[in-house]
Amino acid sequence: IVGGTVSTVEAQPWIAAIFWKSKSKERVFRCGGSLISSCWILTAAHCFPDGSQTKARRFSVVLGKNALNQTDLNVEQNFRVDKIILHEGFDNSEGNFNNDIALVKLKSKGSVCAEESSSVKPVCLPPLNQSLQVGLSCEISGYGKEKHGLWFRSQFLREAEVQVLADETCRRDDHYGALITENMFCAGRPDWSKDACEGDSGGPLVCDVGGRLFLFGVISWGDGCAQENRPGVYTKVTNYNLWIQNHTRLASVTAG
Ligand code: 4AZ
Repeated sequence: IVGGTVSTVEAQPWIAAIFWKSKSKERVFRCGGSLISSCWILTAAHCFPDGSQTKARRFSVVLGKNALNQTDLNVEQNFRVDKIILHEGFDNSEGNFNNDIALVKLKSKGSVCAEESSSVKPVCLPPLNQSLQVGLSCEISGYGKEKHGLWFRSQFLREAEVQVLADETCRRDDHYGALITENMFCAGRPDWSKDACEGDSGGPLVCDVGGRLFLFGVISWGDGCAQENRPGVYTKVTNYNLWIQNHTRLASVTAG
């Protein structure tokens, strides 16, 4: 997160840290994610490049994590991954991560996976077809870089406020042009001072509608970070209500 402030898991209790285990058993941070129910994390499909969807055992998820390189056993909850479901339409052939959405199922310890606490709580999905108002202020959070070009990530969870851009603006030639599909929206600051950055992808963009916070976006991509005319690009979660429902509700009783 560029231009943000240090946050806490109490303020972002749905934040998930997704780790990948290297061949030498080293746990490497891969992506952010959002807890949407006791056993399911919503994240970005591009977090799982070629073939890694079949290797759920190589991934783990930590909830309640304030700092990447510190462990607080009193608040953190660790999970193995049961399965990873990438969106069938995920496509980066145009270099724009279309349908950049994935579900990660946590391995349960009994009947539940995540146990609710002040630092671990699922976020609500927005109602079907709930439109995002242009100019609406939303919050992004993650463990990603504080500046484009740095070689290290943020040590602490950070958050920042960004505003929803009009699709027409983001599709202008001096922005991203035709790279922006109907499955994406852009958000940024009028002065380009705050943005998501490398390491934040998969994580949440939440907006307050009628006094409640909803997960409207999955941090997906952007040209650099906090650059003029290069807002952050987010997966439009409201396009995927049925996909999420089908894969989280039915997936356990059908094949796969
Ligand atoms: C990334 O590489 C990334 N400025 C995520 C978000 C943005 C840029 C890069 C948006 O994960």
